Amino acid sequence: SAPAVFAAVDIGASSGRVMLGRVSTASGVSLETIHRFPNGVVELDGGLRWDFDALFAEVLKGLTAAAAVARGNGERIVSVGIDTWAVDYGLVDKTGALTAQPYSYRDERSRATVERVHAVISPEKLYATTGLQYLQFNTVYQLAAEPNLDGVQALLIPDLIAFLLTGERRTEATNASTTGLFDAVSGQWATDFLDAFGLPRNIFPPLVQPGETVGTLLPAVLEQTGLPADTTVVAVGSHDTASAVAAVPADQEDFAYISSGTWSLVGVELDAPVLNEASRKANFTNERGVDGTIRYLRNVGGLWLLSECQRTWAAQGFSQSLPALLDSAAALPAGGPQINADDPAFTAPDNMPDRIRAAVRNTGAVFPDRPAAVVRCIMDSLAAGYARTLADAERLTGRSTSVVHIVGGGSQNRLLCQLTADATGKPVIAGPVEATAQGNVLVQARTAGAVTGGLAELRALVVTGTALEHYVPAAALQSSRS
Ligand code: LFR
Repeated sequence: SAPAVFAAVDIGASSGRVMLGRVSTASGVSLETIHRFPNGVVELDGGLRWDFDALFAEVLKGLTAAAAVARGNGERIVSVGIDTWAVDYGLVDKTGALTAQPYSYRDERSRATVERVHAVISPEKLYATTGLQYLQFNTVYQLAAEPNLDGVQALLIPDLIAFLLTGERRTEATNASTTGLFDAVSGQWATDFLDAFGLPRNIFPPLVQPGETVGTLLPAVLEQTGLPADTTVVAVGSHDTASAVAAVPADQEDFAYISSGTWSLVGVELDAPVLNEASRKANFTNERGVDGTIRYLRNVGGLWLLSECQRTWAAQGFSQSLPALLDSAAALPAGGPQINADDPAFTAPDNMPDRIRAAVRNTGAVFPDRPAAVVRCIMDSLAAGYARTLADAERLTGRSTSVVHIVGGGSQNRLLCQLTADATGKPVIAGPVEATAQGNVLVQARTAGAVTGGLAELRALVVTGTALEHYVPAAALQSSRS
């Protein structure tokens, strides 16, 4: 029979892609990019939203192209897996129609609802059950800002795509763990919280675990895409960070990871959540991973700082390529000014260079003027944030780590990788850049029986299929030379 291949739909805050994944024990996991499309928040109907209709059209376009490529190769697409950023949702009415384009977590409407939510259940109680780090945009605060939830269901973004492809409504568990309404210990909805907030018990559809089948494609989708009639949608780690961490090419247990893209997610993998007050105060999260693991991490600022600067500079007519900009930044001396990359002041779009300059000025340091100096400041600040967060993770879990894996877009940023090795004092292994799509494909391949085993076995397939870069911390380099 025709060789099995898997379609991964992977959408981040700044771009999306549809990829074909091939998996074998001999050559590991490999990806072919079929379709790429831009994404970004848009001002629409009085808020910052995602243009979901446009995204879904791109998904269909990508799946159509993927079906054609597989057909041409004599391959068979077995399933489709979907992952996106977390937290956000679309509201769907009884007829299955989306009531509005989904809000983006960068919209500020939930700023006003945090107090109201905390008046019903204290932050301490919320954390003791959900283990979720406090972020103003967690789903629970966004739902509190909805004027009317009668007769609607909230479908998280990947679940919304799966629903439109299959007609089945489910909530995938890794993403459910970012809502603030999910019990980190039981792995079920925190129904007493739903009740306390006056949310309908069925505000979210029932849970589905990564690896379980959501359904087969609707006839209209089959017709439009040309995918084979028995193609299924398989739930993967639909939270992009869950899929990325599933594909961290670790071959030892004491590893730390940084999923470095729009955000940097910095932490370790655990078997059980840490729900104590020290952990809450340090704002560490216990998000659910593939195979019931816990991603113990904190959101550190990310390459959003850089991409937003680039957007501003381009609009001002300054167009140095990113590699050139990073080279000039790398040539600047260490020890320059730093900002707190996690400051919510950087969450909203627009005028990032000005906001960074203002933040530096507030620290009393001389503010960077040239773009290269701003870029260097971002990189130094991210690396320092990574090191701080990693030290906190080790302290709070009582575990030490001996290697830092950087996956995602940031793994290609040589300056950032080296600065991270220097700041943490640990060796850094960088890659794969498309960890998210790899994790997506690996879970599908396991469901299809093309591979077997747990996360360790899946990760070994990433090691086999990827060229990884190694960075040695500067201090270690010096002492080995002397
Ligand atoms: C990364 C990510 C983070 C989440 C943020 C908002 O893409 O999914 O894990 O905190 O986006 O959803």
